Amino acid sequence: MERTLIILKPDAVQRGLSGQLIARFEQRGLRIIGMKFIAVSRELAQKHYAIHEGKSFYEGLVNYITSGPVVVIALEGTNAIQAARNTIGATRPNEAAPGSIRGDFAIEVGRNLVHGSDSPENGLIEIANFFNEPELVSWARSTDSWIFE
Ligand code: DAT
Ligand code: MG
Repeated sequence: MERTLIILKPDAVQRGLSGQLIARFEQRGLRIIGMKFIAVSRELAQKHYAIHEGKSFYEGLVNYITSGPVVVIALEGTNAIQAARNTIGATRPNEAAPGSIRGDFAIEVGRNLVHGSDSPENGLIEIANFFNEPELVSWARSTDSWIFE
């Protein structure tokens, strides 16, 4: 089982897409183990995007993720990282495949709606950045055996 951190960024919330986007991850078969509606502090944004510090788009990225409320979701599943990233689509929405979230709902890299972790290690680190242990729920879904072999 892998874990991934999903963030429905401020544009997703402002555009009223949260429900539809959560549904895409649910229907993919990923199990929600944590979810909350928060305003991301500058400090947390800088920690989350530390790997991009120094890049030309870093300042804009921090401004974007702190510009309004977001929905953060911790997901668990077999191959959760790759499955979620494919559901999200390519970083540049103009290159994202139709059927993916970015391919269906976005057009610019600076308004690409969703974050998803890029490796199993980063999934665990990013979830720990956004969630306290008591906010994560270990549970068995009644449909698990029909989704995970
Ligand atoms: P992803 O969000 O697909 O994992 P990433 O981790 O490479 O992409 O970059 C994080 C975010 O930074 C991305 O969602 C949008 C922004 N970004 C990345 N490359 C960019 C670029 N060349 N110009 C502007 N924004 C960029
Ligand atoms: Mg990334």
